[in-house]
Amino acid sequence: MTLEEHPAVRRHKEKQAQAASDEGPIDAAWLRDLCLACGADDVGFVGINRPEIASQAFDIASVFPKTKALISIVCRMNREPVRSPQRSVANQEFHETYDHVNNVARKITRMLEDRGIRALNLVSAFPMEVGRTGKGWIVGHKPIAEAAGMGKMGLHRSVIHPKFGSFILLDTVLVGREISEESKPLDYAPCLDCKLCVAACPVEAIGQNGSFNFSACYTHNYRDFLGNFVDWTGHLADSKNRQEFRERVSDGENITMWQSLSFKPGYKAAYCMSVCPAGEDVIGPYLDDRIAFTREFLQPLQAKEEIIYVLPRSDAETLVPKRYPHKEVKLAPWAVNTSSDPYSFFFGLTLTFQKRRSKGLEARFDFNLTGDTPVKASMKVSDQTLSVEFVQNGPADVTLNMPVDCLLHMMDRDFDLGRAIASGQVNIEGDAELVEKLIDCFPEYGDIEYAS
Ligand code: B12
Ligand code: SF4
Repeated sequence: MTLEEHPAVRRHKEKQAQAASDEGPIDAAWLRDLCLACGADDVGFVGINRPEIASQAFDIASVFPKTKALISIVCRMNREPVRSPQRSVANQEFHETYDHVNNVARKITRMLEDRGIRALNLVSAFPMEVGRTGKGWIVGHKPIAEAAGMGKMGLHRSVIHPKFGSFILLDTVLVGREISEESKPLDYAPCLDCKLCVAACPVEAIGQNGSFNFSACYTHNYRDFLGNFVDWTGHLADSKNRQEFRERVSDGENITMWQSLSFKPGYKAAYCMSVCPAGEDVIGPYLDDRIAFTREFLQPLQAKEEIIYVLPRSDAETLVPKRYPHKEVKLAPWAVNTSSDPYSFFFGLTLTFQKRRSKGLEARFDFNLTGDTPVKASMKVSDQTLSVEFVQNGPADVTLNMPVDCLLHMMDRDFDLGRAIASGQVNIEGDAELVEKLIDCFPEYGDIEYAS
């Protein structure tokens, strides 16, 4: 038998001829029906050249260079389990929906593949490229969902669907063919600006003005995930004996970690989603009686006795004992791999900035970092916000000339600024006290010392 006569080759050629005959854009109405039949609760379509996703074009090409269009998939979570203060119930709902939305994306991809259309289903959340430094996820689903008209990010930063509200999870399918009609973004924001999410978050990760304290959420909510797991293994390795280990990590925490490893990692909170009244299907009880809504959905979360993980010298460390004296506060280190690459390090500072601690500081700091790759950067603290730029425009209050590693040590607090200045290691033009104040805007990096 020649290669041409081989059954697999003949069937492939037949399919090729069929695919060539439907080579134009995929019919949007047909595709929508297909996605809903696969289990999606809503879908929207976005072309690869849309400006809203331009910043992700490189990452999209890195995983599927043939991408011409994207399908944004929304799957609903059941509301009551997500609202429950009991973590097992809420986590089960999160994980089931994550599996479901992944399966839906996979089914859609299979159906397209069977019709000769190349497609790739992304991952909803985990697994991610967690081993590498920097961002672990490939593509961010939220901006795609916004562009596809699936909702808009609310004050709490999650996408709120106009009908299902915050109780949704997202995924994206990359498609190697254009789609006949693209979806438009929503022309209003479903968020009501009620700020219940601000009140619900035990570590005040969500600010009244929409600021987001990444490090506070990551340290508490993700205690059983990623770098925080590495911290747990650190305790295991550093403890002299089982007694010391149990002093550092309680039996309850160890068993919780066992459960996370055996089943799926448990989120500690996600309260910002639980209390959100936005969305046509959700809003009724809130409009009927706001006080009753708060009593039913917010107060049980606030009253819950639980461990809250906070970074040393963070806003949450001060705030949680005052606001929630019945919750136990435990210190945990900043467990994101702090890179010695100055660009990543400065970016990391935007994730750990503590706005309450920055109150009263209004200053611009120029950094001239020396080392293998000299870097010029400018940090501005104003009105309890931090901005970082890699250009130096205009006069700075303080200019710091120093080697890159000094910056790292400064944040670890294993650094005596006065001595470094005296020894000529660091040169400061301006008020050195402002530098102390700047350092105080960040939690203490590095491992936590335990007296044993
Ligand atoms: C990173 C991430 C997080 C981070 C940051 C959250 C955030 N606001 O972006 C942390 C760990 C804190 C987090 C927490 C949660 N997440 Co999350 N998370 C993601 C992920 C992987 C990417 C998000 C993203 O694109 N952000 C970029 C832009 C759009 O968001 P941003 O707010 O402007 O950016 C912030 C961060 O992303 C961060 N960041 C940006 N670039 C980089 C780079 C590095 C190296 C680092 C470390 C951080 C970082 O800094 C920004 C400022 O805080 C997506 C899954 C995915 N692949 O898309 C899920 C996703 C956003 N998460 C989700 C959920 C459900 C949660 C939690 C409720 C977890 C839970 N189940 O308990 C909480 C909610 C916290 C909150 N209020 O936002 C859902 C949201 C669904 C929805 N309705 O929108 C998503 C879409 C997963 C999914 N497939 O459905 N998450
Ligand atoms: S809880 Fe209120 S403020 Fe927060 S996202 Fe939902 S509607 Fe917006």
